[in-house]
Amino acid sequence: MQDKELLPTAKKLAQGKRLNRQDGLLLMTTADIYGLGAMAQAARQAKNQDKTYYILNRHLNYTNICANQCRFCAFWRTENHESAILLTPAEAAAKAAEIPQGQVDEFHIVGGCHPTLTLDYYLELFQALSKVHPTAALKAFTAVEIDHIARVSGLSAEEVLDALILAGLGALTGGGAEVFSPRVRQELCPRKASGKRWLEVSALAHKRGIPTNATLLYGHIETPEERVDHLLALREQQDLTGGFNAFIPLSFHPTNTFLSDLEPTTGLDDLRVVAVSRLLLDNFPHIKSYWVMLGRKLAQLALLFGADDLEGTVVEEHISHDAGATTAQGLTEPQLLKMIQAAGLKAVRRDSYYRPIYD
Ligand code: V47
Repeated sequence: MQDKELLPTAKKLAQGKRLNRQDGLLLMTTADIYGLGAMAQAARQAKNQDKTYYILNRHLNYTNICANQCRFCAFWRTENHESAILLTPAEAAAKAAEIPQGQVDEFHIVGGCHPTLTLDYYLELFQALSKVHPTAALKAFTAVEIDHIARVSGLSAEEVLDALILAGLGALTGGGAEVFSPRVRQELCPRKASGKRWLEVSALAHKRGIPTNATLLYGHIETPEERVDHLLALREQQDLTGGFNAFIPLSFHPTNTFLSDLEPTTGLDDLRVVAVSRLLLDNFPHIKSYWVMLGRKLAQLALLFGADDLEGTVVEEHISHDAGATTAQGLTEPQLLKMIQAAGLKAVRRDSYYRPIYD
C-alpha cells in the first residue's frame, strides 16, 4: 500500500468491519489506485469469486421526449423537435420481432419523462413486447419514470407499480439517481424527482418483491463528499429493504449537453469510482462495469477493480451515444466472453435476477 493513510481502512476491511464516511472520502481522493484496487478486488472475490455476469439483452428507448430536460443529458427532445421519437407499442413489438427467439433474456426499457403518456400506454407496451418474446424479462423504467407516470396518470406510485407488476414488470432499472445531493439536483436537474423520492419509489418496488438497480452519474460538478454521501444513502436504503441487485457507476459524457465545456472523466477516476463503490456498498450483491460508457478496454480492467457484471449485449444505445460515447452500439456474446475470459475470470450468462442461465 503506497498511501499509508489507507492503512486503518485496510485494517477495518481485513476485520470485516463496515467503512464509514471518512473511509469513503479517503478512498475517493487517494492517488493510490493500486492499493484501492487491491482492496476492492478482495471484496469482489469474497462476494462473487471469479464469477463475472453478462446478459443477452436489448435496450429499448420508447421515447426521447422529456419534460425534465436535465442539463447533463443529450438524449431529451421537446415534443415538436424533428428528432423526437415516440414508439407506438406496435412499433416497439416490430423492433422486438427482429430478434430471433431465444436471443433475448431481458428488455431494458427506459425513456424520457413524456409529458402526456398515461399508464395505459405503458401497459400496452408491455403487452406488445411480451407477445413477441414471452420469456424475456421486462426490466423497465427508473424510479423517476414511475413517479412521473403516476403524476401524469393521476395515480399513486404504488398503484402504478401494482398495475405494471400485473402486466409483467420484473425489475426497475437504476437510472435517474444521478447524484442525490440537493445542490447538484437544483443546478442540473431541478425538474426531476428528488433523491429522497428516488429512494422512496425504489423502496416501494422492493416491498413488492421487485428488484431494482442504482446508479451514480459522476464526473461533472459533484464533489467527492457528494459521491460518498450518495453511496452511503444507497447503503442505508439497502439495509432497510434489501432489494437492490446492482450498482452501476455512470461516467458523465459531456458532448451535446449544457455542460459540453467539461472534460470527460479520466480512466483512473472511472476505476476509482468502481472500486470505492465495491468497498462502500458492502450490502450490494453486484457492481456493474457498463462497457457502453467505460469503453470496452476500461470496462474489462474494471472487472479487476471490484466489478463483477458487464451488463450485456445491449444492441442499441442512445443515452450515452447522443452524449458522445464512441463505443459500439452492441457487443456479441463471444465478444463479452473474450473480455471476461482474457481477464482470467469465469463468465456466467445470467437472467435479470442474476440466476445463471449457463456457466
Ligand atoms: O438515468 C444521462 C445517465 C442514465 C448522461 O439499471 C448520462 O442495469 C452519462 O441508468 N453521460 C441511463 N450518463 C443509463 C442507466 C443504466 C445503464 C445501464 C444499465 C442500467 C441498469 C442502467 O444515464 C440516466 C442518467 O443517469 N445519463 N445523460 C450523460 N451525458
